[in-house]
Amino acid sequence: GNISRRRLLTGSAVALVTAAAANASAFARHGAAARKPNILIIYTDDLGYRDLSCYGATAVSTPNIDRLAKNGVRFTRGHAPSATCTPSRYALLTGDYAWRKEGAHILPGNAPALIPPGKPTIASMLKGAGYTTSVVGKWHLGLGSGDLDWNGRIARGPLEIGFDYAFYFPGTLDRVPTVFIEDHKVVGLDPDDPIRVSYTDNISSDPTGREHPELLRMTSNDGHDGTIVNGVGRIGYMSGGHAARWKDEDMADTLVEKAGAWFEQTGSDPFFMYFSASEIHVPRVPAKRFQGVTGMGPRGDSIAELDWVVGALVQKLEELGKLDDTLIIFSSDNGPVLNDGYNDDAVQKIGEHRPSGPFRSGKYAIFDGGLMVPMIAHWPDAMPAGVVSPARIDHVDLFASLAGLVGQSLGRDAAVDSFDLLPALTGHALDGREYLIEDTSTNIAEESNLTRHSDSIFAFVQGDWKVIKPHGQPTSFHGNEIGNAPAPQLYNITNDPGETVNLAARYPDRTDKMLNRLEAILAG
Ligand code: NG6
Ligand code: CA
Repeated sequence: GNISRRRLLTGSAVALVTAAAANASAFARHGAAARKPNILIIYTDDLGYRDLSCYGATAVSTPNIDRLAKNGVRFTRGHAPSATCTPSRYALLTGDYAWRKEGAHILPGNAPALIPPGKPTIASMLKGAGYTTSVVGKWHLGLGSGDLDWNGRIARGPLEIGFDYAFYFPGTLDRVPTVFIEDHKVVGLDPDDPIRVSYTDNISSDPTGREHPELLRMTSNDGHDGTIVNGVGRIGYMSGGHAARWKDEDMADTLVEKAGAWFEQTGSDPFFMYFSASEIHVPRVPAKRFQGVTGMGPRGDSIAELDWVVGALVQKLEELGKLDDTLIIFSSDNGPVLNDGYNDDAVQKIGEHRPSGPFRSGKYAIFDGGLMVPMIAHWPDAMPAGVVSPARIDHVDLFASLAGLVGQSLGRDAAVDSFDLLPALTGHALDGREYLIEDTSTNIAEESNLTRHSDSIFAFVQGDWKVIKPHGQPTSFHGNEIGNAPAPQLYNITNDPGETVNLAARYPDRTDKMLNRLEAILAG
């Protein structure tokens, strides 16, 4: 069950939040809070800490994203709530950690809606503050109430939880159905060619990657060998909907165009958009003009495409005269991965590039490579420029921080894990969370037949220290090291950001104390 946020605040956390509140009111005195800026969250997919030039990448250049950092705040301790997509997005939108929610793990493309109507989201909260709201891009939070008919009215979905407008794809780029949905309908669907979807049986007469590898533009591994769409084997099977299927190469242009058209329509109302970028998740098939622009193959080229997407969104806002009063928050749902199911040269062409920067492992891992992500905030009218902030901030904090910004109070059961870190988010303070819970998401355990919800892998971070709760199997997920171990792990993440030396045996008291605090919060 949900618990009151106040119960989570003990000791110095109370002091911290009180200090943050004091700063927030100082901030409000500058008049920013009264203005209700436009808010644009650009949430990228699987982008690593060092995948941007402003975070130290040299093998790829990201001038448009770098400009946001230069004119805003770049966080060096921005945290994704989980190490995979669905749980991070659940936490971002609801302000509750995903481990509180049964089933909040990587969803198949035909899963029912995870966030029930009535559950407060950032979108519904901002709508309550007078915002017009939208989502464009990846959804991956489930649709319908079970047994969804893709040919009819698609609900429950984003419109039932606070979004006024939605243009999105249901799951991941590598999962069927590979179609766009606008509000409640599949876009471009021919009623004579209805869509059916299955994740268990091949219900389609279209060729699959398994049977017809010769039809693939890139070969795949690990089950990405279901129905072939646009030369790419997908997870799952899909029949029909041929006219509605996307072309991967057109994804960036389509999403930018839809977002831009919506920005235009918003008129003088403040808007909130959750722009959920397709880059740089697999299958990596960037637009032709980005193919080969880096030496890193499709993964690097997708970063270049992402940078173009960000630049195009910014340019559109500038043209509309809206950029200066738009709070842009840029980040990534989880850390990087090279081989995620397709043989696209990501491993072969990585060279000296280190997508996780100094951190260990990446996507799927409880190590910081899975969870520490690039994070940038930009708002010319009310934020300082060129700040590099060490504030520890988690995407789960955006809910309470944005509520603080627009002056909405949170219900007792809303956003229970979210701290109002508005001063840190806007670069007016450099301190963030006192502690942090990390979690890999439950699906790792589930896909490994450890089905209990409590089987997620947890870590607790406080000050210089991070403890990883012991957990037996598995130690890797499809070849990616995930950080599981049967004994506690304690790292000094300030001295040892790569989490290489386990100090648990040396500091048993600290280890126990931190594990106990984690357990208390998990039980709360
Ligand atoms: C995994 C997929 C991976 C990717 C991921 C979701 C396998 C073996 N791997 O289950 O390819 O789709 O789910 O990524 O099926 S995420 O960024 O949306 O969480
Ligand atoms: Ca992801």
